[in-house]
Amino acid sequence: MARKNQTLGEFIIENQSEFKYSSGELSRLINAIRLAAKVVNHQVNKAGLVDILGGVGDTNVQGEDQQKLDVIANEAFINTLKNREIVCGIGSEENDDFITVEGHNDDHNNKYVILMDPLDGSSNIDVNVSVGTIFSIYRRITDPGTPVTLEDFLQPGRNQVAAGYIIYGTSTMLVYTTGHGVNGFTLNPAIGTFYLSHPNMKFPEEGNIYSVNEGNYTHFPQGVKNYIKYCQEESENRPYTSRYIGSLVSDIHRNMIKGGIYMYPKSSLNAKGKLRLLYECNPMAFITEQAGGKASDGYTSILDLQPTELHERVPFFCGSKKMVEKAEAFMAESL
Ligand code: AHM
Ligand code: MG
Repeated sequence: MARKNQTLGEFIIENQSEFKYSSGELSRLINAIRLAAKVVNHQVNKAGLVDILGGVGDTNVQGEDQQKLDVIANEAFINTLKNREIVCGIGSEENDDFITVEGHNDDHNNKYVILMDPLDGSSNIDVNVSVGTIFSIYRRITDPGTPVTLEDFLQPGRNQVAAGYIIYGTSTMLVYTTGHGVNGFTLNPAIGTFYLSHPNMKFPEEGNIYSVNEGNYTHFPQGVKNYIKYCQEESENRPYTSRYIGSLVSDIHRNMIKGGIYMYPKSSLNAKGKLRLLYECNPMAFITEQAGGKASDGYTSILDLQPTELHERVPFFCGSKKMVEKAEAFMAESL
């Protein structure tokens, strides 16, 4: 049972039995993510001090080269996960190929693969705007005892056993699901503890916010253009409000709380959109469905798509159920 003010550590232990396979490994994995999140949070909070502490290409006082924050975040997550020997493989936006984790005695017996975007929306860092980490977890499908394969990563989003995001915002939050609803935990930075602050998060069924990069309007398919015009019309509860941070985690987090739709359609500039299916769209779609919302590529549920490549892109429509259905209706009309 979720109780407000419960710490994330307590919550993980008390809800362990909800996991389909409750060997404790998934709990340890969430714990590892919690730890890496705190490391990255600390680094993100220091980002504004870059002129004082040194920037990319500079050398710090220990004689080490300063790295970009997305590289630091990637290393923080990879090292934390590798050291704990819970996953057999890691796929990251920052790495062309997946990483094989041999595990204890090199026996390849760890059960889970994780896919992640360690620091999404990183162009926002220089201007002090919220960024996020996104993660997606599957059980491997090939036999344990053998090295992980690409097949283990290319599973439809429906197979996810857990997914979540960390938002480094005005406060830092970790929001995740293991398929039993969505819960959000806020970090108390003074003591480094996440507390349950948003139990059982739900997308309002209908909302009045639309989030899309309208600078690309002329390049969008006709159905998307028509839906955007619909959002702007004076009728019933419209025009809707336009809000676009350009940071996927932040835009969806806000829309989940307030009600809204996020769109990154394909365009004549990006034939498959921009966002990555495996570590951006699938985890956000799993969270969204668990929160009563809907996520699609305009026609098909994101979670039903069969991935073919580690870094493949897909158009993305995600948010309040009725809004996504309306957008889909506009897309279908102009096929
Ligand atoms: P990134 O993985 O390179 O950070 O790109 C993903 C980000 C999303 O967070 C955001 O929604 C989108 O790109 C913004 O793209 P654009 O600037 O084209 O609107
Ligand atoms: Mg990204």
